[in-house]
Amino acid sequence: MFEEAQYFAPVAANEDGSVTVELAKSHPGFADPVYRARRNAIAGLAVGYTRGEPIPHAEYSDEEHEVWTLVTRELAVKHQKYAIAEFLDAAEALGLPKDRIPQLEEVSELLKPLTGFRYLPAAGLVPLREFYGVLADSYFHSTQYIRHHSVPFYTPEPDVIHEVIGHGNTLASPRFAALYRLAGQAARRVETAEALEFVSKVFWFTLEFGVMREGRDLKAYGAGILSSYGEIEEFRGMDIRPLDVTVMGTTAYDITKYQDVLFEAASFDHLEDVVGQFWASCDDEMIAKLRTTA
Ligand code: TIH
Ligand code: FE2
Repeated sequence: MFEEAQYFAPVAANEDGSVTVELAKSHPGFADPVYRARRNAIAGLAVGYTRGEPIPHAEYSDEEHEVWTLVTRELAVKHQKYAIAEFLDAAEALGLPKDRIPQLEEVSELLKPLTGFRYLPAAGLVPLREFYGVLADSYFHSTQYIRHHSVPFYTPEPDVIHEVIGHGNTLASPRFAALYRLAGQAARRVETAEALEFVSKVFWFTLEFGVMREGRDLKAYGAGILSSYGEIEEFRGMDIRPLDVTVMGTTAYDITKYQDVLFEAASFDHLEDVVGQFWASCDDEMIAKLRTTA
């Protein structure tokens, strides 16, 4: 996403082949040399990667595994309360480890018999066209670092918790996997930057931050809500709007805060009918028209 793209910490290549991740002053890990060294080492794993190779193994510290364990424990309770049934069933089928960070290669193996989705390692920002495009081929780009231990309940930076607990569990559902692939096909079909941004915003307000009616309750299915045990407590109080592709594709958002505008699908069928159909059929011309009616 454009805004998400801007948020990614820049990764600089050094002459000796190592890489340096430039954390902002406001980042909770900015003044923590141990964390910064971890971020550099982990980003380095993805930099030399070529597709087809096994994903480089990230050796995590005890402290990093503890962050995973804590967040997994907090989220398990909240998912039971706030996640849609499709997500809970998929998470059960995937069976992620609870007390250690899994390797991306390992999560790919778990996904293989369920939906065939596989991870690709990302050091930082992946260009939009590439990030979304490869979804069509059942690939998902993922960071490997974990959020700083001082702020476990939320991070504006996509980390391995978000990528695996948020996206991995949804990618274990054949229905969700089909929607991700359609988003990828749409990203490849459109040509203009405006149309690609529109497609990516629809993704943001659905697969990242979507909410859905389940009986009398409002539940979450977006990976960004489902990976934050801070944000997941707040979504029901936000400005909840009806699912509308034109509005989603043209609404601005701020990645650094809890999302205060959310779009509600009436059911999974409704999400597939409105958003799946849109991604399956959109092109530059259609999106240009929608943008003028917004
Ligand atoms: N805010 C999410 C979390 O704390 O898990 C991570 C992100 C979702 C979308 C962009 S960043
Ligand atoms: Fe995400």
